[in-house]
Amino acid sequence: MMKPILAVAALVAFSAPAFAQTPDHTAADKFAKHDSNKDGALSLAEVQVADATVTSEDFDKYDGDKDKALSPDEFAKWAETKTAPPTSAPGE
Ligand SMILES: [Ca+2]
Ligand SMILES: [Ca+2]
Repeated sequence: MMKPILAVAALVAFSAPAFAQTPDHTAADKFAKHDSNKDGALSLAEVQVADATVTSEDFDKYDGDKDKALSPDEFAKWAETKTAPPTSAPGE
C-alpha cells in the first residue's frame, strides 16, 4: 500500500525544481487570492484564512521587514518553501 504513495511523492519531488523556476506567476496568483482586502499585503489573518495552521512565529519568520504584513516578495519566498515536498519519509 505504501509503494504507490511513495512513487507519487517522488514524482512531486522531481517536478518541484522546474516548478520553482516560475514562482512569480504562481505565488502572485495565490497572493492575489489571499489578499482579501486588496491592500497589496497579506496580514497574518489573511494568511490564516488560507492555512489555519500558520502561527505568528511562522509569519514573522517570512516578514523580513517586520511590518506585520507580507509583501508579494516575502510571500513568494514562503510559497516556495511551502511547495517543497517534506524531506522525511518512513524508513523501510
Ligand atoms: Ca491584505
Ligand atoms: Ca513585510
